[in-house]
Amino acid sequence: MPGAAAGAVAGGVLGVSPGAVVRHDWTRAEIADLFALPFPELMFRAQSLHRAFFDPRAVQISTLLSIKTGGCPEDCGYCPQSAEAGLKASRLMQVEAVLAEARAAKARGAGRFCMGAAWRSPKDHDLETVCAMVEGVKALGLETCVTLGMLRPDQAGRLKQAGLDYYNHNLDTSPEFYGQIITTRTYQDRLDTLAAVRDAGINVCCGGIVGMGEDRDDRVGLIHSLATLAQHPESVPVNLLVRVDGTRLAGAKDLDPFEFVRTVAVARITMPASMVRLSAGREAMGPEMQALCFLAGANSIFYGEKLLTTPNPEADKDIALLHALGMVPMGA
Ligand code: SAM
Ligand code: DTB
Ligand code: SF4
Repeated sequence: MPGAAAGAVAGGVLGVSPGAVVRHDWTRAEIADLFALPFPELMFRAQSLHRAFFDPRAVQISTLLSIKTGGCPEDCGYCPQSAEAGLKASRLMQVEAVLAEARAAKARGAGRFCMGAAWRSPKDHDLETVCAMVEGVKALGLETCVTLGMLRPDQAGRLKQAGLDYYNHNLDTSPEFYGQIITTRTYQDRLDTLAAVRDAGINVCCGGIVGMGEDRDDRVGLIHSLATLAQHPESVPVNLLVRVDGTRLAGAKDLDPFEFVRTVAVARITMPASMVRLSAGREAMGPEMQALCFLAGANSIFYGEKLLTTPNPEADKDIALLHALGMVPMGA
């Protein structure tokens, strides 16, 4: 059993400074040991740390919008927006149309507005349009997040200048399994983009996808890559693969639901000060499973009936779930 993780629990309970227990030197063996804990022990540790760092009732709420859909030249095996998958490609949305969606999201109670584009990397003139979107969304009083593919350091700097709060760029899986899912960009390309975002002073949103046919060691490897970054991502999305017809992973096998909950709990324990987002895949989960994920330390969700191209639970249904659990939107 990893002694440091046990110490971290005691640290929270005994009121020792939370900063003292954020570690960046996790070994794969320690992370594998966490995954292998008896479920009640794993949940207890995740809960204890969650409570040391966060109000366990509060859930951060983000709404997603696809500002440029489909036709992407990358070959990510899970993604309906890869040109391979054949979804109809759209052009970049107009700034005003994006702001109308952002106003609607704010009216429904979202705290953050995340804009996604199906690009390998942004062209400089498109980046200027995205910067105008960021400025407009921020002026509405919403936090801003974008995910645009790979960035050069100067592009990250331009987004920071526009006031961007978060950049989402996922590692997706372990370095070993990665090549089976994506061949058009490398793991190192992703780490380079994350470094550019971090160096520009933008908050990092970085996580992965489970349920792609990887084994537990790959889930260990994904968490290890995230939890050993010099600074943990402020936000860690844990996506459950949404199987979409036309993608290479459309026929992926079901993941054991407890294994998904374990992944959330291990993310919470290894990155205790980060927001852990229960991201894609909630449409396929019942309320009990989502409640288990909250108990495992998830404290953020995507809110609104659509993710980028696939369905997400209706907003009313999410409000009813939070209400039933006595949970509240963060900041409310
Ligand atoms: N093109 C940009 C990029 O890949 O960096 C931004 C958009 S991309 C759709 C954002 C993330 O969504 C991916 O990194 C992946 O983790 C997640 N994603 C895409 N398709 C998914 C699916 N079918 N199920 C779960 N997560 C998915
Ligand atoms: C993330 O980790 N998950 C979100 C967000 N970042 C951009 C995207 C999920 C996409 C699910 C498939 C779709 O709707 O196209
Ligand atoms: Fe393109 Fe991003 Fe989808 Fe990969 S995940 S195919 S880069 S939109």
